[in-house]
Amino acid sequence: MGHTGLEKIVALQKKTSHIRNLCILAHVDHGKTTLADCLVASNGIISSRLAGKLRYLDSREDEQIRGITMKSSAISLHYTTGGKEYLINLIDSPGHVDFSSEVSTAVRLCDGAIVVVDAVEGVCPQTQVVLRQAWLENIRPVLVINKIDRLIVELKLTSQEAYAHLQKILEQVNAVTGTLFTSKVLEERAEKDAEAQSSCTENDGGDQVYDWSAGLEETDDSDLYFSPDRGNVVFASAIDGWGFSIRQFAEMYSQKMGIRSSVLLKTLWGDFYLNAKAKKIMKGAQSKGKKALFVQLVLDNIWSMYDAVVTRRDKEKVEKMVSSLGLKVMSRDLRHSDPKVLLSAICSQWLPVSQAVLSMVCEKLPSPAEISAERVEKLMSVGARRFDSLPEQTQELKKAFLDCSADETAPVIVFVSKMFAVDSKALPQNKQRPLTQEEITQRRELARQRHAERQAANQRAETPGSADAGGASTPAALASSAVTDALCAQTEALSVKTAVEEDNKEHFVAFARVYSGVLRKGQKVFVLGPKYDPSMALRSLPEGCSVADVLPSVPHMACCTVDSLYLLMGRELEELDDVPSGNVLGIGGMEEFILKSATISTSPACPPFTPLNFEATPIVRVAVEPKHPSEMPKLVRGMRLLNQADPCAEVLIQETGEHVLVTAGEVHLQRCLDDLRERFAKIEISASKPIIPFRETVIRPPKVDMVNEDMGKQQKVAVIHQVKEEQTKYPEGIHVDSSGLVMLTTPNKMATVGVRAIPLPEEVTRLLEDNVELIRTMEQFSLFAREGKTLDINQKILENIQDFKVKLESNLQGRKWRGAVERIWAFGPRRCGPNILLNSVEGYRRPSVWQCLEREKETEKAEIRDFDNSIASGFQLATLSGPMCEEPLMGVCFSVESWDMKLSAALAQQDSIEEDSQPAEQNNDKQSESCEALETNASSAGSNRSRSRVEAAGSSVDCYGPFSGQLIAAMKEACRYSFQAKPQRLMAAMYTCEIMATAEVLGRVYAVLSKREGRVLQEEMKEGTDMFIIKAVLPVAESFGFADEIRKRTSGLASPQLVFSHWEVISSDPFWVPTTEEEYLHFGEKADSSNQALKYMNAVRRRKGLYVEEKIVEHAEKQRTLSKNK
Ligand SMILES: Nc1nc2c(ncn2[C@@H]2O[C@H](COP(=O)(O)OP(=O)(O)OP(=O)(O)O)[C@@H](O)[C@H]2O)c(=O)[nH]1
Ligand SMILES: [Mg+2]
Repeated sequence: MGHTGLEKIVALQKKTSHIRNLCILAHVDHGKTTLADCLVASNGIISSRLAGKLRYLDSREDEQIRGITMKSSAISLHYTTGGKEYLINLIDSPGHVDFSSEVSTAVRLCDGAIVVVDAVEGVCPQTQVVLRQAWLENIRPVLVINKIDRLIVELKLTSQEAYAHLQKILEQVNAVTGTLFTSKVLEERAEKDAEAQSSCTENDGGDQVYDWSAGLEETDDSDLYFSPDRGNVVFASAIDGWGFSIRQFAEMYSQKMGIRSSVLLKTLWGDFYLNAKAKKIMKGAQSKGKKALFVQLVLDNIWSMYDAVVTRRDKEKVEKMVSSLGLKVMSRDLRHSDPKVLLSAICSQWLPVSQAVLSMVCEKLPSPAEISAERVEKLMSVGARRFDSLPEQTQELKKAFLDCSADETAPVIVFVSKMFAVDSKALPQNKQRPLTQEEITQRRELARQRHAERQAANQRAETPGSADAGGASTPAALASSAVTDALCAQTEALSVKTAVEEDNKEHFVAFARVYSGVLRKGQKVFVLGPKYDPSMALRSLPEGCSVADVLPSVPHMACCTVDSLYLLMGRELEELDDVPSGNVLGIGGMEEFILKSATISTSPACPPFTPLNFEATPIVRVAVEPKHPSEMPKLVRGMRLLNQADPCAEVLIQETGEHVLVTAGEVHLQRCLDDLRERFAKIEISASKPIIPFRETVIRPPKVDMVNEDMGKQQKVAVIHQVKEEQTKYPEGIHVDSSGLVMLTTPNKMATVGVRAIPLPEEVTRLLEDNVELIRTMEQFSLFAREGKTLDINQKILENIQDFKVKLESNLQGRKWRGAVERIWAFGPRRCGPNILLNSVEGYRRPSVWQCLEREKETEKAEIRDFDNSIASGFQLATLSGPMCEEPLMGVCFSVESWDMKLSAALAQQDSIEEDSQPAEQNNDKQSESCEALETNASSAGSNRSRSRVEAAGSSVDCYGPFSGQLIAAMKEACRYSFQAKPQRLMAAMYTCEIMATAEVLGRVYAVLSKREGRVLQEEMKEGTDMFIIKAVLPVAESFGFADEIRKRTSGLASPQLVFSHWEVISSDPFWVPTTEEEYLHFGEKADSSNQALKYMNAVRRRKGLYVEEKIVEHAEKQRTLSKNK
């Protein structure tokens, strides 16, 4: 625990205003864990000599070996500044993209963040991501520019150049924050405008013109930016243990030079210089060619220190400097052969980095009590729900958040952002702790007694004749004592065994923070899942109920007793009895109730917190199986544990029975497999090669063919001819015309659908992909509407939907798409995917998917036809797996051009008779029941009459099964055939990567990229360095081992990070076969030698056990061994 006792920390936990919850965020390898080491060392938890080398918070073995952090971990530190004591709950986070979900879990629990930027690399992709994450969670950042030593030692910049370089980095960071801020202000401004406008139109309806930039000028954004003179920037070299904000130097020089420190604070950073003659600080250093104050007073000192200690190793000068600074350096450090040791010994005393960082944190970052109302509302309103649409009791809880009170009466609100596994050995209950003095005396006493008894027994044995020992020495008595001994030994062995088993059990600890009230050990609480709905629960629960009562079960809510509470101290846990509001903590014994994240509260009105913002999409999937099939149950259990322990990994069992693990990237995958092997399943497992996802799509007829030759008219004729020929291939009941319109009739000949597949413009596909959440909300609204209910949607979301609609309209221009947006029937697959079902049936007006926008407008004309839902379901099925290799479709529009229902004459007649009669509810035909089951969504309140017709139709004898089922199948097939009637293409998932490399290895980087079908988008030189930044895209299918290969080929100089970016059409046609002699010779009979798309497609088909058309060697010839017969 270092030199701060547990009691001290417990006492500090009660002073909310003196708590700081913060995390360290940065791009990978910018030095977060090293900086954390320095802070940890300041509390005596590790020795300051080891700070920066130990990487204490990287407690996993693979973290130490690989040198990267893989999970976020917390530690509580104590710091005193300005006579006040602070408790700092510090969370170190990983920087590698694969683990960005761990960053989300950390950021949620904090009020502030230290953003670390490498002084050489500057702002990198992950730096931008973490700044955005901090922004989205409304937490305040401070900046640490780390690795300044690299500017001196590696880049060999002069202090003047370094100053310019640092200025540039600050500009870059501020530019990122600036963009975030601007977009937010503009958004808010638009919101206000909309409100103002609506009130205006109510009042006078007068025209008003708004200046869109007005918001920007009015809003004060000065607090946002990083600037050394505001005290929110520290310059540091974590590895050498030094760091400073300009305040340290301002104080130092104000004594020395007799200038007020407030003046120095304002002028040390910026275009100021010292006029020695006038003894004044003047503006305009740059224009007058003078040294800026920062260079002269700050950087020069550091530069000369490095020069003396590291470069020139000038002992005398060093000693002089040390004594002038009033420092003490041990002689063994002075004599050490590595100058870095001496350097860090001096610098960590002169400018201790922990001092600079922690005092900045205490001063600049908010305490938990200062949580803003805006953030609270954001946390409390899930998805599209408006804060003011929440139940009243729930809204009242906002006050509890804002008060952050640790009163007995305050409701307990805790958020669990992740679950992490700990060995049971690491739990404080099971840990061996040093004995206290009393215990030692007690044990000594016991041992002495035992010894005395044994001696007495020995003596008795030596004198068998003595009277009192007679009974014990008879043979029978001896035997019986032997038996009891053996029994004892046995039971002992048993208990040891169970203890060992118990030891092996994984314990999960919930990583959490208390937002209100006091959480106590043994307390009963509600555990609310992410899908919990307080308004529903409040209706079904008795008013004013508490956890102690016996309550009816409510979905996504459980009651449990808090088992144990822990203080998180990096690798160790300390037990606590209660944790007051505002603190980060660990909660034990929750594994039964919480999967990944949850909200804990004593009030059933508490809403679940908004889901975490995960930046990474899990994309790499592998199938895993045990080496020995009998160990399957262990694997299943292990996978379940892994799923719980990792915020981002997904575990699925496919219909084929395969156990699939989905991870964010290669490194993440490796870690998950290691965890599974060594920790959760403890068995040998084998993992398949990564399963690469593809998408299927159609394109417009290409203008050139595979060999880049113009497709002339001749070929077009050939294609039409081919289509005609293929017509014979289609089964009965299907007709395909040359324009790709497919007519398909259901087996009972009752309905015919005509479907055409049309490729969607790329922008539209992208729009659909980007707005999945909106589509989902719209879908939910329509669902509610069909049930006669309304869903309250946030005004902002409605605007976004409107915006989305306008964008769709502007991208779907032309004759073909006239009125298409209004006619959208459904999105798919899964009702929100990037494909569209279009209603082009003449005379059919169904309710629009944009219903939520037209709440006020009447939609009386619209009516839902019977079996509307079957058509949509058929479309959903067709888009879920395409005909090429059963992968989902993307960017395809299926236009239903005709839909004829042939109701038999008898039915029609029946219909007309029943026109005014009651709906035939009494019809209990089994088939109609199954029809209804499928049709529940389609039956709207107003279509009772039509329902009767459905039932009548269902009641007619049909040997092909329920009609709706037939229609679904027919629709699905129609979609598939219409898809096949167009030029089909495969789409590959693409990664983007940014590679930083020096000029010497640039060529090799390009070589690796082009070998793997990568494409370079951009290449630029990083200013002030000799590094190039290359931006490239790379198919996911070719990415495995890419990072390793690049690292090897460049001797570790370049290490790329791959981030999923988009889907891209592979231009080659997988079904192309050579037609001319030349092509035959070049590509072979089946053209499978160079057809990338075909290779991918066949690989997927093979994996899925589908039929693969392959050329098998027909006439194998024995080959001669040439050398022998020469
Ligand atoms: N020259 C120099 N190297 C540093 C400094 N700080 C850290 N490093 C080195 O940078 C490397 C990465 O440091 P870490 O602290 O593990 O980086 P990190 O940000 O925690 O990395 P991830 O957690 O994997 O994202 C290590 O080799 C450190 O020794 C510094 O101030 N100067
Ligand atoms: Mg780290």
